[in-house]
Amino acid sequence: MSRYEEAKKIYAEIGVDTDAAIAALKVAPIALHCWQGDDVRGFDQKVDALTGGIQTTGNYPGRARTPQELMDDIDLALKLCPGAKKLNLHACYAIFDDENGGWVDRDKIEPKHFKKWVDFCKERGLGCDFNPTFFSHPKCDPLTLSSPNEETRNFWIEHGKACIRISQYLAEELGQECVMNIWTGDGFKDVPSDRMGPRMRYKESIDAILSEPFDFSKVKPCVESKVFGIGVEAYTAGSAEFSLSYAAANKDKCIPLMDNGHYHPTEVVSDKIPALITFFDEVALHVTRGIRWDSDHVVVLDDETKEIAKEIVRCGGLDRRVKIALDYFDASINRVTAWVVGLRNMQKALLMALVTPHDRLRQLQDEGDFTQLMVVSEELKTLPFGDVWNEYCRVCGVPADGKWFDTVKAYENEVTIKRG
Ligand code: RNT
Ligand code: ZN
Repeated sequence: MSRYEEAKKIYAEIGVDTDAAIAALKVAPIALHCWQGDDVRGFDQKVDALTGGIQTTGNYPGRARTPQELMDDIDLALKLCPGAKKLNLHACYAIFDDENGGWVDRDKIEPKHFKKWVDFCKERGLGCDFNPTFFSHPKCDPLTLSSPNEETRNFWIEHGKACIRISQYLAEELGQECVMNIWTGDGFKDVPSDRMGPRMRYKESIDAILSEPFDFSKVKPCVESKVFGIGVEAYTAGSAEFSLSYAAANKDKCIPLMDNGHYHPTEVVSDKIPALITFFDEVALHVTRGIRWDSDHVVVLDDETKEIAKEIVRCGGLDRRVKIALDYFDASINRVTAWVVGLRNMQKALLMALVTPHDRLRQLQDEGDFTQLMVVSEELKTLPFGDVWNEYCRVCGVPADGKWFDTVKAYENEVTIKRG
């Protein structure tokens, strides 16, 4: 008997069908964020200083400098990860060339600037999510949608509307919904004297963006909250209460997005998923790993990642009720490896959740048998999960653990290390 067949028997004894788990996970897409590949620089600005309260640290050689390099790197990452994937683009990754008329500013970008990405996705059968880029741009004053300056605000509103049109285009071309996430780094370093004004303006600006026509069954605008960022320690316009209330008040055109790096360190997104699912048909996630702050470290297979995956599965989130995207950027290690480790870990966490006997555990909880619940929960941790994971990789036609890193290393030696 193969190791997988043995593992399958062991899981069957506790009422878990590992074949069904593998089949369910295979078709549930996770969005891979293009911005890990070039340290969130994009292609549309000359100066590449990252603003908006986020930070990449490290200068590992080989970041992608052109659309082609980024596509090549993403391609390798995708090949080494099991399961269904989507691409996740930011507006600053628009591709300008002579054929499409050259550079335009962010308020003027059009679907044609993403045609090459659409071709990339089509060739690989991928859907694509999208994000307006409200940072790293001279028009950040430094506020954007909440700026007191009307001209600034209008510029960014026009950018948001352009992104709605691009999202609609991506959804139509690729035949999959496009999650369009609105996040700004708007906020203050020190205690503000007006907290309400920026939020009122932020609200009106999002209203204006979402007044652009779109089909809500295809385009899923989200609002992402954040507690603080570098340089905006005292106040953010898009706080948790603001963003969640916005989504709740605009359920016909907007959904909430939670990034697990964006809360006070003892708050957990895993617990927030069922809270939101109680009230929302759909929610979106940015899965990341914060160490002490929103540091956007690569996703590892830690307790919270596993707990988030469990809640996604238990809430029936795998069939798109919960939209899963990765969001981290580590510039201190090989960037393709960063993608692969994070994406494989998210897949692992979901597969673990799928081979957990939730009905049995729920029953123990409902019966108040917390003693046995603890025993069963603890013993689940040492079941032969690795064999199920390797079978999942095999079924998906990607390398098992221990068998992919050499490929990235060879690509590094042949390709990325030679980049200036
Ligand atoms: C920043 C937010 C936001 C960005 C991306 C690049 O704290 O998490 O989602 O990371 O849009
Ligand atoms: Zn995020």
